Order: sequence, then structure tokens, then C-alpha cells
Amino acid sequence: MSELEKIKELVVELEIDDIESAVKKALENNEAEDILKALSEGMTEVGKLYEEKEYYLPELVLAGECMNTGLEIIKPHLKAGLKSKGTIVISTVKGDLHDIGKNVASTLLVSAGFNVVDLGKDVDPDTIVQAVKENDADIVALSSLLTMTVVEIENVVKALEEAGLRDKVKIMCGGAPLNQELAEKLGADYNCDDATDGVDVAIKILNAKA
Ligand code: B12
Repeated sequence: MSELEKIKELVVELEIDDIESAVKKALENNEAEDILKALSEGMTEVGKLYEEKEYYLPELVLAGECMNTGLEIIKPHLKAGLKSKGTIVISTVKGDLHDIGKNVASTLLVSAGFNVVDLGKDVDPDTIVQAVKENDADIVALSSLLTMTVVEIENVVKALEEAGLRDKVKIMCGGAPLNQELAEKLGADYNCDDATDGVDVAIKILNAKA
């Protein structure tokens, strides 16, 4: 089994104690981007096992920890040598604790050369407004995995409007319950199907601004 296959397997088997050493070792012989792909494939497999009722919430939490442990190790290797293209404030919306997709998006944006301010998960609109001000952000990126919390995107839009910042930033979002039509209905500018799409959209926004 290759080192990359092993990493995927460790995520699927929830081997939290071994993931750190395996990722560090794999970095000696593999590109960080390929390790990211292996981690994501493991997470996709875990998602399937959850839907097939083989795995339950505790397994999902553990898989999330495996994924995030791996991401933290590879992050510095993804961004090596790139200079910032613009500033993005990213978070998962209030009420939503899913942060794996957001972390993948954040990691890819960093690796593409953006200055990314990651506020984490379950973030309220005022914290986002504050971060936009403090960091003079160009883009607000939001993740919502729960149908119940997509409405929070609208609350972020309103908070930015009230702070007089809505015209200064573009808002992009991602997560399975969303599509472009819904994103626009909620007042956002762009929906992203996946993290790679997020990078393309961010580049498009910054190019249009330049
Ligand atoms: C892992 C997981 C959890 C973990 C999360 C751990 C963590 N640290 O994130 C835990 C156990 C905490 C969890 C909890 C719950 N979960 Co859950 N969870 C999942 C699961 C299995 C996988 C999600 C995931 O991480 N996928 C892997 C990542 C890489 O993919 P992704 O998130 O889709 O992100 C990609 C794109 O969407 C996009 N993207 C996402 N965000 C963004 C943002 C930007 C800016 C960009 C550019 C792109 C982008 O790019 C990413 C990569 O390409 C999904 C089912 C599934 N198969 O998706 C259910 C799922 C999302 N959960 C669900 C539910 C119901 C819950 C709970 C309510 C369960 C409960 N009864 O308690 C709670 C909610 C808690 C809360 N308040 O948030 C439902 C949501 C249904 C809905 N539409 O509302 C799902 C769909 C399962 C199901 N089929 O019922 N969950």
C-alpha cells in the first residue's frame, strides 16, 4: 500500500494516534496537495459509511479530528513561496459545527496565495463584521452544511450592510444545501460547488477588482 493509500485508510479507520506521524512521513516523498487529496478521499468514504449507518456521530467526530490534524501539518507546505493575492475572511456560519469542508476550502485558498483569516465554526455575524474591518478584507467566505443554518448567510449580509461594508466585499459560500440561486436569494454573490471552485471564484473576484 502506498503512503497516500495508507493516509486515506487511517482516516477511514479513525486511527487518530497514527495520522500525525503518517502525514509527516508522507511529506518526505509526496506533494502536500496529494496528501490533501488522500485525506479528503478518506473523509468522503467516512461520509458514505455514515449514510449507510455503519458509522455514527462519534465516528464522524473522530474522522473530523483526523482530517483536521492532517490539514494542520500540510498547511505550511501548501503555501510555501506564494505571495498574498487578497484577504479572505472565512468561517462556518452560526449554529453549524461542520468545519471540514471549510477547512479544506481555507487550506486551498492559502495554498493559492490568499491571506486567509479563518474564524472557525459557529461564528456569529458581528464577529465576521469585526474581522472584515480589522483585516480590510476583500472577500467573505461562508460555509453552511445544514439546511437549517443557510439562513445565517442572510444575517451576515445584513450585518455587513448595517456596518456599511457590503459594497466593499464580495460574499461567496459553499456547502451541500446551497446552489447559486439560493446563494443569491440570501444576498451572497457566489456559490462554490467545492473548494477548488472556491479558489477559481476568489481569483475571479480579485481580478475584477484589480
Ligand atoms: C462529518 C459530519 C459531521 C461531523 C462534523 C465534524 C466536523 N469537524 O466538521 C459532526 C459529527 C460534528 C456532525 C454533526 C451533525 N451533523 Co453532520 N455530517 C457530517 C458528514 C458525514 C460529512 C461532512 C463533511 O465533512 N464532508 C467532507 C467535506 C470535505 O465536504 P463538504 O463539507 O461538503 O465540503 C465541500 C463542499 O461542500 C465545499 N464547501 C463547503 N463549505 C465551503 C465553504 C466555501 C467558502 C467553499 C469555497 C467551499 C465549501 O467544499 C468542500 C470540499 O470540496 C455529512 C454527510 C455528508 N456525506 O456530507 C453530515 C451532514 C452534513 N450532517 C448532518 C446533520 C443532520 C448533522 C447533525 C444535526 C446530526 C445530529 N443529529 O446531531 C449535527 C449538527 C451539529 C451542528 N450544529 O452543526 C446532515 C445535514 C442535513 C441537512 N441538509 O441539514 C448531513 C448531510 C448528514 C445527513 N445525510 O443527514 N456531522
